[in-house]
Amino acid sequence: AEYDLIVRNAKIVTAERQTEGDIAVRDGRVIEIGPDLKGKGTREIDAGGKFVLPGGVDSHCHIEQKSGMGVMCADDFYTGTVSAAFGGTTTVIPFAAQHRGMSLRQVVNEYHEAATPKAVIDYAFHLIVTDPTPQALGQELPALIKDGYTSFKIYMTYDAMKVSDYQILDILSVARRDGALVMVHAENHDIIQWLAHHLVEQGHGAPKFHAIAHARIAEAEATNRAISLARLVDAPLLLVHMSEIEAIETLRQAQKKGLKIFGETCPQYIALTADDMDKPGVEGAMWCCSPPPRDSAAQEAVWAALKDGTFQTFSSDHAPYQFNAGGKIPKGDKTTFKEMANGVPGIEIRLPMLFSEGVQKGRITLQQFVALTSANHAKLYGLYPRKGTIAVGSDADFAIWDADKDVTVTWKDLHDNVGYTPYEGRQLKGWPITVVSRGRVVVEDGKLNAERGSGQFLPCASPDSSKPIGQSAPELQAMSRFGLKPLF
Ligand code: DUC
Ligand code: ZN
Ligand code: ZN
Ligand code: ZN
Repeated sequence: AEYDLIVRNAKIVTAERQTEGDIAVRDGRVIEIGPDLKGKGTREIDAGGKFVLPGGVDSHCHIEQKSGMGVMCADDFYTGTVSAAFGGTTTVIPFAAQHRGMSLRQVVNEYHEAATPKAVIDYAFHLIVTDPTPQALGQELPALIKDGYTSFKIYMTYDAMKVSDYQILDILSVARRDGALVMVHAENHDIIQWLAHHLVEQGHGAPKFHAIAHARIAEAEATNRAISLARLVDAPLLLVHMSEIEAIETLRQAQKKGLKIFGETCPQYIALTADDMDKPGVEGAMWCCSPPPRDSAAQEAVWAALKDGTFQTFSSDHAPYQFNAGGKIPKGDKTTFKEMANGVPGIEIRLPMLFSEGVQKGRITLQQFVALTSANHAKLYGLYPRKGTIAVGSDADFAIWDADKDVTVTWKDLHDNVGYTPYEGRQLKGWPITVVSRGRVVVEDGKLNAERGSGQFLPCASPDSSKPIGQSAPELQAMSRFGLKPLF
């Protein structure tokens, strides 16, 4: 046969267009697309007129990572990537997380050791930078960017992770000069700490108070501050896991000014509210993530920003912690919201949730769905067009969708190692039933067909998203006119 695989009779959807025809694959890549392709495939699949969409790219998920508080994720690179694949995702970009005192190079080596023998789909890494020492800024980051780690996440909150505004400027300057994109967790640390202290002191430690401590204005303020820091030095910036009306409006206004500020949201901000944390005892911890889910008005603002292009990416922020002392509730039923592991699982339901709630309900188009779940992730992080599209020359990463399949979400049917899902009992319509990764049919008839360690590492190119717009603050421009050494 001329081809390894031909998928026939497909409605092929990319972020740009929808066509009908066949997709021919050889050596892991798409070789030809067209109506009634002549050649033969070793394997032929009739899509029967169903949608075939690019495999999802999940650019925000935590896999085999230790949290700032030292809690290990429940998913390793096997269960995490298997779960992703069953949800139609064929590329993940988890984090290689530095903890203070660690060399970034050492961190990256450790994550490779973990991923190489286990991942079943392809993966890249973002770095989490918590310790921007002169060595990290001057040597390690520039070298790592060259090696394909072209995005970093930084935190404005959490004692063990947060970087100061001064350090943010240092990190943005390196990213700007060497071509990396900075992602920021924007919440005001002191607002959260102050509210949390008083809540817990007065006996209000239950999970529902997490949403009070993480006040909306903490996200709004930090979002505005992060954008201001990025403007000062003319560095692009991406705000992760956005949940809140005022912060979203601040993002939208920054984009209207022509700034390169990008935004991401996640399933929990369209599908959960703070009320979900209001459960007896510590049970509400299963719905606890940061920023917290808000209310229906915030959900509407998130939908509006998905629809009008204010958000570029819809990521899972999969942060898998089991509901036990090794995970969510380190002190059992005595655990206060301050001690709970932060985050919800969602790597498998990410695409089906947005498909069902977004496409099926007419809130976004199918093209927007592909952009938000796949193409934009690949573009923003330097993996396009290898990933994020169905095109000649691209990796053969796609999924055949049964748009009419009714699914009741239940953890028993998911493939993560968490033990529950915050979406138990939800009714969704549409699911990816056949998933192809580099030409390999990795999911079919509800079964996995992929070897441990068959996923490949993807070095990321320096993305266009990281290029400055050429407009730093006037004071910064003046400094160079005074003959000062350029700051970057
Ligand atoms: N930030 C994340 O990105 N994920 C989980 C929790 C958090 O604070
Ligand atoms: Zn975060
Ligand atoms: Zn007090
Ligand atoms: Zn996260």
